[in-house]
Amino acid sequence: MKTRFSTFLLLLLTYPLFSIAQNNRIKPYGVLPTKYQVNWQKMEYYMFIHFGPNTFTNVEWGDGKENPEVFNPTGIDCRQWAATAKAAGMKGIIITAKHHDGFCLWPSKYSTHTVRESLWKDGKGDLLRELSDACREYGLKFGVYLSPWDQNHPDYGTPQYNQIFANTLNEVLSSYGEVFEQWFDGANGEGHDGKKQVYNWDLFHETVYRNQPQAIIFSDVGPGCRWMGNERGVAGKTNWSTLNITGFSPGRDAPPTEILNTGEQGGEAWVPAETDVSIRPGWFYSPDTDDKVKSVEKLMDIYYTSIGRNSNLLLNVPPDRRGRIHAADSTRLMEFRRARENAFADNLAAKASVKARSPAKDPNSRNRYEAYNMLDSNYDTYWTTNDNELNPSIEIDLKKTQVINRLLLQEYIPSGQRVESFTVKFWDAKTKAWIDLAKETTIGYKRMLRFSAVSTRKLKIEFKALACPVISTLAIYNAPELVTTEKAVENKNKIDVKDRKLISPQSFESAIAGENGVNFLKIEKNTPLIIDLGKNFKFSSFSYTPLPEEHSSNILKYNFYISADGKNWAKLRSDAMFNNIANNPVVQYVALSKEIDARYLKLEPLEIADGGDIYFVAGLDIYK
Ligand code: FUL
Repeated sequence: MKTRFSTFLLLLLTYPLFSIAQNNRIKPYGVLPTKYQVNWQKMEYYMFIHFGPNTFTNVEWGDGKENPEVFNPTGIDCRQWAATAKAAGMKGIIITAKHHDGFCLWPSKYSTHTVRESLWKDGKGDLLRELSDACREYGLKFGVYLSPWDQNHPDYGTPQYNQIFANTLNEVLSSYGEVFEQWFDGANGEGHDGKKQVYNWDLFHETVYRNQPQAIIFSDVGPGCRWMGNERGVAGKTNWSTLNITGFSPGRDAPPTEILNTGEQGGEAWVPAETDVSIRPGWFYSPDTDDKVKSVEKLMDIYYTSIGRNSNLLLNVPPDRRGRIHAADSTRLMEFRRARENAFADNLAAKASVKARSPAKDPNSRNRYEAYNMLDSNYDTYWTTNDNELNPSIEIDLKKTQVINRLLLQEYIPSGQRVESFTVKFWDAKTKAWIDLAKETTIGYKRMLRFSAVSTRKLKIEFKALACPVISTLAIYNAPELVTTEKAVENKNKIDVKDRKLISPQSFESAIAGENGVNFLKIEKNTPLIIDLGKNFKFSSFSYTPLPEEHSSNILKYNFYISADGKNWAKLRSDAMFNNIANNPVVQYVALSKEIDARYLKLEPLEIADGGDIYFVAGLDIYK
């Protein structure tokens, strides 16, 4: 009796070990994610918060000289941010604890440009405390953005600064509980007197891991996850989670953005993509963009081109001047959530049968690797084949003819990213033939395909892989198609100038036709843009519309003048910058300090974003 009981006990105790051993029968391929990277990838969707003095000064990059007293939100409510993120279906929040102006959203002892010097809560507030508490309350993970570029700190550009930045990091990472992601901006501009800093990334990383060993470090080259190369929300259709990083560092010395967009097959490190994009044209709140919150159709597009392309989505929702998420943004987030729920309400594959047209991996534990494991919602069960089977295929029978337009596949990434390409075919009952539906490349953690609806009972997927594929999920949907209603929304304060005339250039090299009949004039850098409004207008801000292509020939630094007669000019902006125009070439709004009454406008380029000698412009507009 005794012996039998202990054998039973032994079996019971060893069972979990045995099943782990079974899992290990899959030979991993290439570099692998850490368990923290796997957990991070499963978060998929979380909120970015840009908040600070820029929220109040209407600029994208402050220069560190702003009076800290401008930071004076009247009704900050971090619980409202967290409640909104939670209701939106997000899993965490990352906040700009310190942006390029150096302003700290907590009372840092390493800076004199902080909430302590602001009017908010008489200098007694700590925004990181309030937000990290709110995240805990709502079951969200908490993350921080800290810009090493600091235009305020007097030591920026000196050898001491690296240690000061490390101390600052240490202060944040040891004070507010668990941090799931440390976001490092690679920007490395000038500080006081044009001084630049050579960043000590090893020191910064060591500081992060000492405090938060589980944290995912974001930068152009990871090591936890990488920027995917643009701020439009479009990851590469081909998207490897692997990247070569030796010899590269964040910022100027990063790999080309095209490489960041697609990753690299066989890359030496696991550095998966994260898509950061703003729900508004800019990263910081501006009242000028209340009517420019991205449409639900646009957000759905972004969903498919980010999460649907093996990337996490970090969606920026900038709180307004009260310190609350504006109703325009929160309403849109809820519509976006509903649109996703509608799209993926009914997984037609859950009721289907699937068979692999290749032998299962292990005849002794067949059900562990059988094809039907792809149809459940458990990521940790999967289908795989024999090790030497690199081109297997599967056939799905939907049991009856169905209309379908979406397909979702997931690789089991703990055993690496293995699929190089795949072809999807559907059975056409009329012609009794398999017809190609899609030919695609990588899958990774998650890949979603959108295609025009087809009516079929059967699908076939043929894989080409670097090691036998390990597929966790296969799902099929018939999602309602959203009609794209996105149009260039006119700003309600824009002044409609009917009789404008272009005075300079008198002739221009060429014009590029953009969408909605917009023309982008291509002009030589030393020729200013001069416009005659036809008569005098009263206005208090203007905007420059650049070519919406990253790192293109758009104006970066400029002077702006006005005139009543086109001869005598008053300079209203000198050596001014359209700061983030290289990475985020959206319409640039500039608020003037007072109302202007003028007939002529002159925009004089001083520096072009790509360093070239020509610039593009599609509009110079004025606003009430
Ligand atoms: C960029 C910054 O320069 C922008 O201001 C913004 O913070 C964006 C998320 O990253 O590098």
